[in-house]
Amino acid sequence: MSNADHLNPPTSRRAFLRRGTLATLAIPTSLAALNSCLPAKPEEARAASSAPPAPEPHAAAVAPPTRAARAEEMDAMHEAGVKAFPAKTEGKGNLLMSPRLDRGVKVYELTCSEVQWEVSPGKRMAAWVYNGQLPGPQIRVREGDRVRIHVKNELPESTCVHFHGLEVPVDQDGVPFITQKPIKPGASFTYEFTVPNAGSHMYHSHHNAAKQVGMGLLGAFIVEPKDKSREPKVDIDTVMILNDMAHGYTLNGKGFPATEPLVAKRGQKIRIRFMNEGMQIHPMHLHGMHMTVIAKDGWDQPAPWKCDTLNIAPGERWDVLVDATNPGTWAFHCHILTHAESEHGMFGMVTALIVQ
Ligand SMILES: [Cu+2]
Repeated sequence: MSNADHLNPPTSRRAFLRRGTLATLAIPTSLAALNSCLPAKPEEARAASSAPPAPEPHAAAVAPPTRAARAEEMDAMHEAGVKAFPAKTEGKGNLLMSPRLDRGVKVYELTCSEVQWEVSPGKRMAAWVYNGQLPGPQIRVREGDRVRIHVKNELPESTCVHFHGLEVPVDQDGVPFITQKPIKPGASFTYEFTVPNAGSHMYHSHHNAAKQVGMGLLGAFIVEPKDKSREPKVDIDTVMILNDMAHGYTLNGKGFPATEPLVAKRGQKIRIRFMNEGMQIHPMHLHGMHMTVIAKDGWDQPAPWKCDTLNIAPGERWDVLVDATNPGTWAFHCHILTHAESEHGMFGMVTALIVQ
């Protein structure tokens, strides 16, 4: 069985939508009113437009389903989505990249190319990526390291790589026509600098960026401090990159139910590095346990502070600690609810913290 089957429970979306149209006309319940308020996804719009025109309520050949039957259909779709989680999909991003060492310089190779990326089960979309991954491979270095990054452009557009948050010399900042010429299709460019400030940073395209970052040219650039004594001791150190453009609402390049859960043993301490590569704010909300915010944009907070919902704005990075004290499977999602749930079930920016 393919994972796509989870999205096709016995009651199809199309059948549900058709009946939903009838129900909207025949029985103006609160659910029907809610359905009509929700923005239609393109596929839903297509389904709705290809459906035959709804007959007058009194002329309906088939009686509309009862309220209970409609609730059953809706619940079945929600249940199927949750049961599919964590759904296997092809491709995984943010894999730690090992550098090649050249006389003390850490050398990384980044190739920009187009791939088909499976965002959620069965949903394959064109993506522009670094080294075939979305997010791109994780670069993890130490403050003071010398790094060299070879970028090869196999895309049909020029591109550039910006090291977001890193206070590099200006000619390494990766902004076309301000600091360098764009890297043309088929061309290469080499960046080299001594890694300045520690913290959770990013690298991404800075050329036609609304499209290129939206399509997936992004990744985490994590700099460990030279003085490790001020780093919190954690059992799990994880990155959560938010995006909201070409591939819909995603966490690390995947939409629910293909998002990866965070799994911890009871008592473990988790560090989550949120990074927003999208164009909207995403208030990430953890159920069951609080988050302790320790850093913004790589800079330590004056004092750690606690919350359960944290706004992550475009370009921001927030580092938080979570003590996995409360056993169970806990929903962990963006709290702009249209980024996380529809009448068809949860999607997009939803994952879970599983405390064993
Ligand atoms: Cu959101």
